Order: sequence, then C-alpha cells, then structure tokens
Amino acid sequence: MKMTFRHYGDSDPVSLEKISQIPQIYSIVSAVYDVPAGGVWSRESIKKIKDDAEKHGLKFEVVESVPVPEDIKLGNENAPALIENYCENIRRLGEAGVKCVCYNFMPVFDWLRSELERKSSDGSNSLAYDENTVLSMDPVKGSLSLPGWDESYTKEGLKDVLSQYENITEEMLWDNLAAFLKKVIPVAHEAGVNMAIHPDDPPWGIFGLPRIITNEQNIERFLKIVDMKENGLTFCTGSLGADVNNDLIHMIHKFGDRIHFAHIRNIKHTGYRQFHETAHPTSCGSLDIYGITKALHDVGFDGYIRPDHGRMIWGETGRYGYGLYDRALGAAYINGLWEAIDKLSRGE
Ligand code: DNO
Repeated sequence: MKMTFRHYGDSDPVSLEKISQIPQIYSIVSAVYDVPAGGVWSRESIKKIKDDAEKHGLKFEVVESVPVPEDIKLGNENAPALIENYCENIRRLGEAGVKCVCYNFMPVFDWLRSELERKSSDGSNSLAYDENTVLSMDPVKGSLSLPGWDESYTKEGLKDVLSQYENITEEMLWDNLAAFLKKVIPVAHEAGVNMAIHPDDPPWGIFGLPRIITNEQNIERFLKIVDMKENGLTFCTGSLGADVNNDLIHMIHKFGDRIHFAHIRNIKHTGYRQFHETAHPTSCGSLDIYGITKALHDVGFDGYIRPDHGRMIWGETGRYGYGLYDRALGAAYINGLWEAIDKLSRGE
C-alpha cells in the first residue's frame, strides 16, 4: 500500500510543504487544472506537478482526475476525437511516471451533497446528503449550491447538457462507456498506467440522469467489458458505502486484483438515503474502516490509498471535504491500522 494525499495545485491552501509534513505520505494525487475536459495536457504542465512534488520529497504517481467530457459519455459525433485526446493524455502521463489514473463516468454531476457544512455537536462540520432535500431541488432553476459542479456550468449550459441526456438510457451509457474503454485501456496498457474508475457518488440515479457504477453486479459487468488488469477500480468506501446494500468487504475480496486506488472515508447513515461524513475511525461512523483496511491487506493490495473527505475541524476553512487537519488524521489512522494488520499477519 502506498499512502497518498490529494493536492489541488498552486491554488490549494493545503500546500505541498504541509502535505510533506504528514507522516508517511508517498505520493500526491493531482491533475492539470487549467485545461478544460477533453483537452490535451501539455508535457510542461505535467512535468511541473512532478517537479514541484519532488522538491518536497513526494512522488506524483496518481492523477485524479483526467475528466471525461460529456460528449464521450453522450457518445455523440465529437466522441471519437475526444477519446483520441484522452488516450494522448494517458500516454503523456505514463511517460512522466504516473501509474494510476482515476476518472469517473457520471453524467453531468460529480459527487453530490445537499449540505456542505452540517454542524456536529463538537463544533466541527462536514458534508451531508439527504435525498429528500435533493429531490426537492431543481438543478436548472438553480435552487441549490453544490460542490463539484455548480461552478462548472452557467444555468443555460446546465439546461443544455441536461437536455442532451434526456434520451440517454442506462444501456446507452454502458455502450458509450464500452466504446471509451475499448480505445483507452489498450493505450493504458502500453503506457504502464492503471485506469481506476471512481464509483458514482451517491451510487444511484439523480435528477433522472443514469448512473451505472453503483454496485457489485454493475462493477462486475464493468470489469468484463475489457477484461484486463488496467481496466480497474477506485474503491471509494464513502461512495459505495452510501448504499447500505453494498457489502464493501465482500466486494474487496471479489474485485481485489482490479482495485488500484482506494479512497477511504467513513459516513454515518441517519435514514434512508441520508448520511453525513464523519472522521475516519470505524467507531465514528457506520462503515467498518478497520475491516475494509484488513480486507485490502488480505487481498494483497499494493496500490494507492488516500484519506478521502475530512471534516472541517479546529476552525479550518477551505475546500469542502479537502481541508488539511482531518484528512491528515485519517492518513495517520489508516497507516496505523495497516502497520498493525501487516505485522500481525506476519506473526510479529
Ligand atoms: C470527490 C472525489 C470525486 C472524484 C472524481 C473522480 O471528493 O472523490 O470528485 O475525484 O469523481 O473522477
């Protein structure tokens, strides 16, 4: 296992120096942020991320994300050229020493929450999701503000892209994903890069849009589309764990050798499709983080892990879910679990 930490580039208040001071961080997880989805990343920009990381004793082996433009997910006439650009990015990242690329295939919206600052009695706050609130929102009328997408579209742009999805069924989305994988995975194989799809967050359809990377059965179908090691997963515990029907430990055992990246975080279920994010330890939420970490160890996981969203604690403000303190505590906790599990397994 190699512990990593997400870094959002020069504008991230959590600097590389701060990340380098967290014990046992091996690599940053980053991306080129100034090229719109679908564009080709310059070799200079990729090299700059790597050089800056190395100046702080960190590697740059994981990208999150190379975003998949909507035209590819829609499978329209622009898709073939954009898939070619995507392949070029994978080649360039491989040349620069990147070994794992996280991406998702969620139409229009990435991760979705109904609240950004759910207060806890201890004074911390975290992201929360309540299906009732989400169902009462109208994304086109803009009656909500959510991270991950509300800055990305104008109201007209959002209306337009939503209307393009009106006739896209789940099966069509599967076809468009297959067309993408059949081109990209062989290139990733040549480039020495493992592709790691991120599950849909939350793992069910929203606003009438199809979502397909949601559960064991669908992940099995996904992995078979191109049955190569490079066609793999980001195992995001908070995303998959939002659906109480997903048995995370069983899924790790089942998909073990295809998991290249793990996002570890805990959530507390408070009702049907209602949850909020908590600190990482098992006792703080509804997910068995110890059991999940042990399952990864048991299947011989040697990919990348990062602590996922943290709460905002100690008065920190910043990018929701991506502050320094709680994620650093999460990394330390997971590293501690791993050391203990590893030593015990060797009888030490
Ligand atoms: C949120 C993240 C996601 C993730 C993308 C991967 O915190 O886990 O935004 O980066 O879905 O493509």
